[in-house]
Amino acid sequence: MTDVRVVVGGAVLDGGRLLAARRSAPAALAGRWELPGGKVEPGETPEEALVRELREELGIETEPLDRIPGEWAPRPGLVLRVWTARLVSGEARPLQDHDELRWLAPGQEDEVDWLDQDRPAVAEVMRRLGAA
Ligand code: 9L3
Ligand code: MG
Repeated sequence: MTDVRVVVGGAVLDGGRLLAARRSAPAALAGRWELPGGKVEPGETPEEALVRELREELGIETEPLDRIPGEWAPRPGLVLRVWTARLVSGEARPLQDHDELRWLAPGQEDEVDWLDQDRPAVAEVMRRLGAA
């Protein structure tokens, strides 16, 4: 299938913790937690899309680091790919599509109800943080 849309998710890291964001929209996803991000627009690289989405959604400046291997389908026609990203500046606040944020240390990842498709990447990021 050639018309799959890529969604980028950001595992934003600061001080050994991972940023989790609770969705407020759409209704079907409200209350579930995710790695913030969104759809790559035509002409953008995934990294450019990630920086843009994190700026729009959270008001922060970030630097993409590594891609977490794997991809996961939120729904047919969409594929989620995840990058770690370093918080460069700003203080994350929910500006769009989220109503709560949490910075989670390794071991705290099960305290929030992640979207199913985000769980493998969250587990890998926490494994890396815990081993660091
Ligand atoms: N999605 C899942 N996990 C994520 C992100 C950023 C997005 N970490 C899913 C939710 C929506 C779709 O991808 O079904 C598009 O995301 P958005 O553009 O509404 O953020
Ligand atoms: Mg989004």
